[in-house]
Amino acid sequence: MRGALVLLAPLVGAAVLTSRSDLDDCPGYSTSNIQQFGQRLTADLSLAGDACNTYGSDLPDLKLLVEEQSEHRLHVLIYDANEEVYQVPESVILRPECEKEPKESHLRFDYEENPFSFRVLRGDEVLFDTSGTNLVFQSQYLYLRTWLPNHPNLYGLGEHSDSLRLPTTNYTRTMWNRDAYGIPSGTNLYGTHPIYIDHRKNGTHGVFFLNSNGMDIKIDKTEDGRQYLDYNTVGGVLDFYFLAGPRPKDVSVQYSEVVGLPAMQSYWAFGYHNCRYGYQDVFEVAEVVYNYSRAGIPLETMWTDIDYMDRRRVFTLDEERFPLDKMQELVSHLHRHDQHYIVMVDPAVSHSGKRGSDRGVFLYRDHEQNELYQGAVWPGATVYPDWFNPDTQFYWNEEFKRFFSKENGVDIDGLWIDMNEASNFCPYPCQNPAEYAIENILPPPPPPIRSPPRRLPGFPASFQPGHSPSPSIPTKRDNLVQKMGNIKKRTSEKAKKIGLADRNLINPAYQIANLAGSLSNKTIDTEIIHAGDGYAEYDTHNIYGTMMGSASRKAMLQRRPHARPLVITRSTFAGAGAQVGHWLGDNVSQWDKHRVSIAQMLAFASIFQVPMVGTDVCGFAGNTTEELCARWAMLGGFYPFFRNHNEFGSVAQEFYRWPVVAQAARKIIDIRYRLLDYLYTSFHRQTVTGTPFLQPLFYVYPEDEKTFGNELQFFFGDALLISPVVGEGEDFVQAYFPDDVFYDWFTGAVVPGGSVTLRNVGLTDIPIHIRGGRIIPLRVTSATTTTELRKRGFELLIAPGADGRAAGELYLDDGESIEARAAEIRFEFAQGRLKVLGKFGYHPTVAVEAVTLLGQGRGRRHVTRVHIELTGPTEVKL
Ligand SMILES: *[C@@H]1O[C@H](CO)[C@@H](O)[C@H](O)[C@H]1NC(C)=O
Ligand SMILES: *[C@@H]1O[C@H](CO)[C@@H](O)[C@H](O)[C@H]1NC(C)=O
Ligand SMILES: *[C@@H]1O[C@H](CO)[C@@H](O)[C@H](O)[C@H]1NC(C)=O
Ligand SMILES: *[C@@H]1O[C@H](CO)[C@@H](O)[C@H](O)[C@H]1NC(C)=O
Ligand SMILES: *[C@@H]1O[C@H](CO)[C@@H](O)[C@H](O)[C@H]1NC(C)=O
Ligand SMILES: CC(=O)N[C@H]1CO[C@H](CO)[C@@H](O)[C@@H]1O
Repeated sequence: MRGALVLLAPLVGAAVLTSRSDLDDCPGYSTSNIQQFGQRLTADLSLAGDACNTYGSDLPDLKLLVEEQSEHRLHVLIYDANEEVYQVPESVILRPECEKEPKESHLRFDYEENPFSFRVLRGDEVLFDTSGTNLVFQSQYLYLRTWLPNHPNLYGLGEHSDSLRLPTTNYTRTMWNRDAYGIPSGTNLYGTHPIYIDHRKNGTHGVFFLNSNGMDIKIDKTEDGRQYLDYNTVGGVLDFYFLAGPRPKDVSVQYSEVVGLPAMQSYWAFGYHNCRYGYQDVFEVAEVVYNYSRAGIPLETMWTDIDYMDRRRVFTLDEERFPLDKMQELVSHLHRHDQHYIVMVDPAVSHSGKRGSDRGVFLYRDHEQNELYQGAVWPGATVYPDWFNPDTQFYWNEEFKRFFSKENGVDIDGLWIDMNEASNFCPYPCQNPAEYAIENILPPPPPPIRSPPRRLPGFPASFQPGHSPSPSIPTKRDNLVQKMGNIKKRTSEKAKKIGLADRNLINPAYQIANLAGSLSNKTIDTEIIHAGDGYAEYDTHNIYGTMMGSASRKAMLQRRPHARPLVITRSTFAGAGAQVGHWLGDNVSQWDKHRVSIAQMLAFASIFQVPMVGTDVCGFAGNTTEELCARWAMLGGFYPFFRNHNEFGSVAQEFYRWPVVAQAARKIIDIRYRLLDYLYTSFHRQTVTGTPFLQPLFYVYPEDEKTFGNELQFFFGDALLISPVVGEGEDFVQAYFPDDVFYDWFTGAVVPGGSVTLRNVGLTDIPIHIRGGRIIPLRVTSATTTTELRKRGFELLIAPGADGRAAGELYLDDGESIEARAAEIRFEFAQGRLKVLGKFGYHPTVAVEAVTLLGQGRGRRHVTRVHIELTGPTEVKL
């Protein structure tokens, strides 16, 4: 905040107040007691006139804290002087430290004292500017507006299914996690990520609003044409992190320094996954595994939705359709074939089938009366774990240890968590969840068990026709050892930053544009008070799913302490990527969903730091078609998380169901697997540096205006440009190639820059181009599992840039350990010589067997057989 005490020059239009009707009378705050020590400025803010009490009562006394936390991060916090107002707990987002001796900041904080307003600048450029509007800080409403340049390029503010570059007029982004079936555009979806990137031709910056309350962020123009973005939130404090850029990828890296680096995944997690809702029994699941192998389509991981549960109750098995012995045989079969297995777990626990209530780990409607809060989800009336209760982790660990036991349970390799917004089917006010469930949810009796099952060569005898089913081991158990919960009663002596008393926690006066209606509709009642410090669900709703994610990751870790847990979740909050991956929810088998998945994936991977992301390939709800499923298979090959998943009742869409789709799948899995180490290396780099491995075009070419609105092509790693066909009946792509060297993946031919129509793209094709200047490590051939793949030798694909040079990286480790010995190898090519440099802490069993050089002068492709051990530095003449 150098120059912080400089008063602002009057700003153009500063006096123009726009028609915010009821807010216009709000007096704003005046500044006093300004103190500055080094990188830190503090001040008192006092209400500068009569309270306007628009949506609650104005807080008279606030405090301002400004910190230059590093040369590229400025923190601005405006909070209540008494520190009673809720702030996002440190257990969910650990606040970043200030650097001890930061270099001179690229960002500057200027403010006006009376009424208080502020600006954030980079050089002379104003990045954020609240002047001319008074901030409002009320018990149930906060308001802050920033002016923006006209036609801003804004990205982020998830989760949504709108364009990657956000609309700039009449646009509201509501943040209130919601079970958003069909992912409709223009509405609040499953997660909350209040960060935006503002990309300008001469620089990019980011603004992260650390607030978990329900909010509307509005982007629009005033009547006199001034562009703005404003925050309207029903609680919390004004907590902003300004990220200086100046390039888009710098903003992503700087954001990772605030919310945490994403979790590294196991090598196998990047293999192909198959799932569907509605497999009727374990035999059908086994038959799908068998049908994939017969079709020659590599299936790395098989999944099961809630079908495996006894009456859809978590931590139980349907003893008739998914008996434990058969489940164990299925899992052993998969494991013997180097394949993996994953099932779904929901947070809501059947009220009548629950364990854990003795320990008080569920949410209470009334702690004193010992009355549990109940909603209605898949199993009927349900209770919900309270992640704030310190005993809940113990309960969750015990359930996982028991039910997912290697010896006596279902030995899953990864986890899928759903319904954690949290979803409650019973609308507010949910008076009688049990009755609601009986009338609306409970499934019709399941279809009879198929008998006899088909012959499945390779499966155990018990899976074959004629085998009489053995009695299954009961999976229910009596209550666990009781451990009395230490629920801290809400005392009058409240801890700080927990939430103001006397608020309307059900219907705040300011109503956000939640598509589900009121805050508590279709979710947990927002007036529920959590155990522990006593946070209200009103304030913490948006972090429920992320807290479940982190508890589930811990529970998986205590089963397999050394393996990286794969946890795929539906609901996320800022920073969730450090614990979990995300699938993009219940989409629809429609072309626009196929198309928007690219923008959604890019937002999560590049901006929100949740790089393990993908949508349901071929679409979840509705019926897919052969054409859509083939195109989606080709695109899905470039999702970090590649899973086909389908709704109950929709036409079957496993990749082997149509010859063309099977062919598309075999081809794209072959390409993906040959590239798997390149994917693994690029992904790993993001987990240690924050540099996004999937990138929109403007991340790579930030000065090229033609890239700013491009959301249909993307970079997979920094070397591959992917240009999928996105329209029904189309066999072409209107692609754009920035001014650089690009080679066709399939032919090696150089493509010209500019707008190009790529033609004759068949159903089993997808245009892939290699950016000049890069070296891509490949496996010489693909394999049916990733375990087998790791035994294949390497090939280096060298794509020289305009200067004839190229470079690339290869990260290698054992593929699954948390503390893994690793090799970080760098390849450099110039003037016919290839150098291999780096750290060689892990020795692969295979060597580089071939080098392929792309380039105009020597024919399109030149393949050299080589033998380069990747165990130490070396240099080779090609
Ligand atoms: C960026 O460009 C704007 C005009 O487009 C100009 O006003 C501003 O000073 C420039 N900022 C920098 C840092 O060059
Ligand atoms: C703004 O959007 C709302 C909701 O989508 C719509 O009803 C309204 O007509 C739009 N207003 C303008 C001026 O476009
Ligand atoms: C497996 O393939 C067989 C033969 O094509 C088919 O009859 C059967 O329906 C398939 N089953 C499943 C579950 O995919
Ligand atoms: C809850 O949602 C349903 C639609 O799903 C709607 O009909 C109802 O009005 C909503 N109720 C409230 C209180 O918002
Ligand atoms: C999907 O196809 C099935 C079987 O043909 C049919 O019963 C169902 O109504 C279709 N669903 C939709 C949404 O068209
Ligand atoms: C973006 C989009 O097309 N969303 C649609 C998703 O599906 C729901 C219902 O299935 C529609 O209402 C949305 O418009």
